[in-house]
Amino acid sequence: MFVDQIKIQVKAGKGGDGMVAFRREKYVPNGGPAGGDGGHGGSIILKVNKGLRTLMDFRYHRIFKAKAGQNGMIKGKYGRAAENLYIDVPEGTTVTDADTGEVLGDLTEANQELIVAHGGRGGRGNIHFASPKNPAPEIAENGEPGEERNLNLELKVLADVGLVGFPSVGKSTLLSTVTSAKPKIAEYHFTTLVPNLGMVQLDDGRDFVMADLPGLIEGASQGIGLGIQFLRHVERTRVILHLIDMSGVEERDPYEDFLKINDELKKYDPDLLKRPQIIVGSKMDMPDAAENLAKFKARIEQDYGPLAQAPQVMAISSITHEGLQDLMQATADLLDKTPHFETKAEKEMAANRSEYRFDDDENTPAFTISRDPDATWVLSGDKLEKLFKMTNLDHDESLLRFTRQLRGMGVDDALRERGAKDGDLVRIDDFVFEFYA
Ligand SMILES: Nc1nc2c(ncn2[C@@H]2O[C@H](COP(=O)(O)OP(=O)(O)OP(=O)(O)O)[C@@H](O)[C@H]2O)c(=O)[nH]1
Ligand SMILES: [Mg+2]
Repeated sequence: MFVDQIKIQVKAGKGGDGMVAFRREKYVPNGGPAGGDGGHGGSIILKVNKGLRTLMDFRYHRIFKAKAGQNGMIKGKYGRAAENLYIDVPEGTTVTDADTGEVLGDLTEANQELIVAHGGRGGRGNIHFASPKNPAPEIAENGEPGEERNLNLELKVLADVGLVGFPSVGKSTLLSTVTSAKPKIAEYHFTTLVPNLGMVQLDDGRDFVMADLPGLIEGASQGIGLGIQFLRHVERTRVILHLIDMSGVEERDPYEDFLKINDELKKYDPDLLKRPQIIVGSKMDMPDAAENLAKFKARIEQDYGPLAQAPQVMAISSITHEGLQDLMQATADLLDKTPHFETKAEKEMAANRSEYRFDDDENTPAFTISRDPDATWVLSGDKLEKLFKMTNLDHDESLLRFTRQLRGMGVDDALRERGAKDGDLVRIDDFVFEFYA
């Protein structure tokens, strides 16, 4: 089964902890701070690998963790930065944050990279905290936690040309005739469950990628049949070949088919109808086909007016190969003058300019205050918790620095405003201390 949508979890590496250490030199009783900084944690980066065609590899491997940076060392030595973790994805992968729905990026070019989780900064060692007033500080930071995210990866087939139409109109048969692709072909509806790709090569040297898409029926844009799943694939094609069965064997009216399919395309995204379309009458080898085609063309002329504005109608038989050469030439001509279209994801990205931001300073409150049932004050919030995780609790002085930072953020004032008194218990995560302001 073709996997084209998958959820993965990524966790970047924590920064290495900064160190508290002092120089020890003969005859120098207090040699000054010498604790080095921690190294940077590894980031997680998605990278396009042209050799991949599906998201299949992710089926059994969905959790990715980058390594932590090395801790700082004595004699002022820095910890080593951890290596970034690269995850290969196929070309055409769209990445969204599974929790917020935000589109993080569209990976469409060879070797393109997207950082999806930043590694934590290394904590500073006590070298950095020395001052004339405090020449021997017992202060060091722990490394910053690595970013964690749940991601949705979605792969849309990258084809220049999409074959669209009701089930069994001969889409897969056409693909198998003009390319070396070997899609499944059968009389029953919905034979094709996932798109197949093939390369069309013309004698004049031009080529393009064609996809047969699963059959579409009325209501597809609301999820009937293979629904939305199928329509997603149409998005990236630049030219649509709209196949219509002219044999009349299924006793549907070809013109009604034409209107219904276009209506579904429009309901999914009105812009899909702006995409150049060639109407392709199929199965022209069948007895009633010529007559049905003539009727169809008459309806088109009636609705669209004289020739110039009307969509192009061509006719083929994949069995006798009638019209195939002409159709492929016309398709290549149309591609030559058709630009790249923006997908829904790209439009969304342009709309909210959702460049991936690491520190969301403006939007996240620095902290929030709540109370446990036993009346303990609880401080939470991403920013505050990060600061806490970066505090080295083994040294009183580091802890003192943390309390100063809290005061600076306005935590003391906010607590007092809410009614906290000296001696009340305050909790951050599982660390409890007494409130003295
Ligand atoms: N006579 C005739 N039969 C054809 C032609 N093209 C396809 N068929 C037959 O039509 C049936 C359906 O063909 P497919 O190519 O599987 O149709 P499809 O549009 O891919 O169908 P789904 O994948 O179910 O949407 C098969 O039995 C084919 O042999 C043609 O040009 N002439
Ligand atoms: Mg098919």
